[in-house]
Amino acid sequence: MLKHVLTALVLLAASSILPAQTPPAHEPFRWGAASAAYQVEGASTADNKGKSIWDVYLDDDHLAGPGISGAVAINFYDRAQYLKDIALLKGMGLTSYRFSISWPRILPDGLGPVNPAAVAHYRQFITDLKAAGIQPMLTLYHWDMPASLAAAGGWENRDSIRWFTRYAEVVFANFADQVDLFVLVNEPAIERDLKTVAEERLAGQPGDLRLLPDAAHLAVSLKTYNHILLASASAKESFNAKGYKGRLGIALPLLPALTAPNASPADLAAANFGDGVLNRWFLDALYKGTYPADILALAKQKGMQIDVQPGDAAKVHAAHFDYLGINYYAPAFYRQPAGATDVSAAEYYRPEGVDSAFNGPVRPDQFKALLDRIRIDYGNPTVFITENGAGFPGDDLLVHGAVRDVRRCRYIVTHVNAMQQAIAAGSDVRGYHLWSSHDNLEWFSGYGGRYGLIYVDFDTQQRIPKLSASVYARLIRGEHLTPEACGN
Ligand code: IFM
Repeated sequence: MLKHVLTALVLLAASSILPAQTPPAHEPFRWGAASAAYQVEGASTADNKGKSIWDVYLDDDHLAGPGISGAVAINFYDRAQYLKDIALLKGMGLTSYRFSISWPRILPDGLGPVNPAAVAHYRQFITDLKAAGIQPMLTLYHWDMPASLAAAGGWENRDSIRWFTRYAEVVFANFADQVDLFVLVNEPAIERDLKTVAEERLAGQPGDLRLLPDAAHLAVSLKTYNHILLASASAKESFNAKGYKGRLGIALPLLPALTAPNASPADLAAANFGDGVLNRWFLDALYKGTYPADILALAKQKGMQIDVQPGDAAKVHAAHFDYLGINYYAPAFYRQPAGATDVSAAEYYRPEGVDSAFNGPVRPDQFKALLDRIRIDYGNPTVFITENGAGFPGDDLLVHGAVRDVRRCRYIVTHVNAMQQAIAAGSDVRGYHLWSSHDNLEWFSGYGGRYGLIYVDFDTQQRIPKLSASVYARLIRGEHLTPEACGN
C-alpha cells in the first residue's frame, strides 16, 4: 500500500513540474475532420449572438451575391441536427473533430460581457462530441471578427492584440477543463486576402481572390500577419501563466512555391518572394524568431508602414507554440509578369492543363515535400494537419441517393499516403483533419463549392455520406489503399 502511495506521489510531483504543454506519451494518431462556425452554424441571431464581419459582408452588403447568407448555413448550431451529424462522424470512425467557436457569440460586442448562452451551447456540443468518442480540437478564431472590432480596424489595429488576448482568456476560462487542443487562429493570410476581395467588391470592382497580396496590399498584409502572430503569442503566454493544461498552435495555409518548368530567373525570384510572404514570414517567426530579411528589406526600400517593432518576431518565437497546424490544399505557382521590374509585382497563377481542384493543382507530392521541409528546415516540430481536402467542379452529383465523389476520394487516398510517407521519414505528425466534414458555406463562393465528406442538401438539410466518407473510414481503420479503391 505504502509503495503505491509513494509511487503516486512521485508521479504527481513529476507531473506537476512538467510544462503545461507536455504532449501525452504515445498519443494515438487523431483522425478527424474540420469545419468552422460561420460556414456551418447558421442561427445567426440565436442566443444573443453579436454580428460578425461575415454577417455584414453577406447579409448587409450582399458581397457573395443575392440570397447568399450564413443565416441558416447547414443548421449546425441546432442540437437536434448536430447530434445526427456527430453520429455520422462516429460511424466513420473519427477520433477528432476540429470546429471553431464564434467570437461574437461568446462576446457579442467583441470585448465583453460574456454571453452565458453561447458558452453553454459550446460546452454541451463538446460534451456530446466526447460522448461519441470524438476528441475536440477547438479553433478560437476562424475569421468571424466581431463587427464592432472590424469597424475599429480589425487586425490592422495593433489593439487587436489586446482584444484577442481578452477573448482567448474567456475561452480558456470556460473551456480549458473540457479541451486540451486549441487552434488560436486559422489561416491569417487567406483571411486578409478575403478582406481585400470585400474591399474591392464594396468599391464596385470584381474582387477576385489572389493568394499573394499585390504591391498595393503588401504593407497591410504584413502588418496584419504581425499583429495576428503577436496576438496568438500573447494568448499563449496568458494560457501558460494561468497554468492551464493543453496544447496551442496556429493553423497556417502553407503553399509550396513552384514555377513553370521553363521559369526565368525573374520567375524564380517571384516564387521566392511568394514563399517569403506566405510561408517564411510565419515559419521563420515561429521557429527562428526573425522575419525574413528579404521581405523586410523590400518593405523598407518601399517605405511601407508594416508596424513591425523591434523584438516582435522574437516574441512570437518565445511563445513556443506546442505544435504547427498545417492547412495544405495545393502548391502555388508564381511568375513575374512581362515587363515588370520589381519582385513585388510577382503573380500567383493557375497552370492550365493539370489536374486541379477549387484550391489549385492536385499535388500530393508537394504535401510530402512540405512536410519534409518543415522537418528538415524548421527543427521537426509536432504537426497537426488541421486541414487537407478538395472540392472539384461537378464531382458531387446526387444520383439515385448516392454521391460518387471519385476525385475527392482519390485526393484523400493519395494525400494520406503522402503524409504517411513523411511520417515514415521522421515527420512528427500527430493528426489529420479533412476539410470538411460536410458541404458548407465556402465564403464568397457561396454554397457552390462543396468540400464535404457528407453531402448536404441545402434546402432540406438532408445529409448523405459520400463515397469519400466510406473510403476515409477504411483509411482510419488502417487499410493501406491506392486510388483504385475509389473506382472510376
Ligand atoms: O473553406 C475553407 C476554410 O474556411 C479555410 N481553409 C480552406 C477551406 C477551403 O477553401
